[in-house]
Amino acid sequence: MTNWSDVEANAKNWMNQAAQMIKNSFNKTLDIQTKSNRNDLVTEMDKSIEQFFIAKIRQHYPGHKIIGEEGFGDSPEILEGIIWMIDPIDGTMNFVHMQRNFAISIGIYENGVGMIGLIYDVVSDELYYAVKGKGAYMNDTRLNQLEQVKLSDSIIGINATWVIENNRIDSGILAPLVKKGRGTRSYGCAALEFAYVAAGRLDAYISLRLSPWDFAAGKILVEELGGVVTDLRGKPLNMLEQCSIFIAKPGLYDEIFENYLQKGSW
Ligand code: 2AM
Ligand code: CA
Repeated sequence: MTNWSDVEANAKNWMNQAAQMIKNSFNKTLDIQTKSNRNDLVTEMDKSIEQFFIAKIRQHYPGHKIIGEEGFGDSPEILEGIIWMIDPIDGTMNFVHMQRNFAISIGIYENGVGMIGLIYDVVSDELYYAVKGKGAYMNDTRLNQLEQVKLSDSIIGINATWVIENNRIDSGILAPLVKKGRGTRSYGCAALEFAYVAAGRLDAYISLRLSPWDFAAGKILVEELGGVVTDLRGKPLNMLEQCSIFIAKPGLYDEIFENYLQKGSW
């Protein structure tokens, strides 16, 4: 039997240690490299933070598996057993350019079911976390269940790139949605955008492409508070593949899906 309280305490403790390591790196000159394209950045901190978590998990929980953005973990092909999904620095571009608006994101799944989600906003020292069935918190403050809101009163998290790109691919489904809402915000860090939906600061969030380590923790947080998490076609997320993402407060989810997203050929 897994002692989930022990897992939660260790994960929080390691998060705090990793956050301190990242803060200390602000005084150093970082080696910045590119991955898939010139805007896809990685630093030695992304790699060393992932390796830090992997070493701790292997030492304490040798039977658990790990999926990490930087590729130092395992490559499980099925969602069996306990899997830690880790993004050591989500929002690497923000980390490099702004030294803010980035987070450490960890989602812990058992046989595909989200058990513990943790998102640490390193610069603000805000830890958002949820334990399945036991509520969600920002530091010591319990987060409220999400309430209904109309699209015309909503703030939607979305990156402008997707609105423009979508105009080309799908003859403008996202532009009218953006116009109907009260406003949009782009934080450049998917994990934080999930955390903001959980905290009620954003009412919905849309992305056309994210990876499991980007959304693993956020999905647990948002669902624990009654939010709806699917891809843009309204299908459950595949926790082993890249997906599009649509999350929203209950009610608002249906309003956006039925009037806008359903028309797309995502
Ligand atoms: P990253 O910083 O870890 O790469 C930026 O809008 C957000 O989307 C970040 O959370 C970024 O994560 C994430 N992201 C991941 N894969 C992406 C992709 N292929 N295209 C755009 N954004 C991506
Ligand atoms: Ca990421």
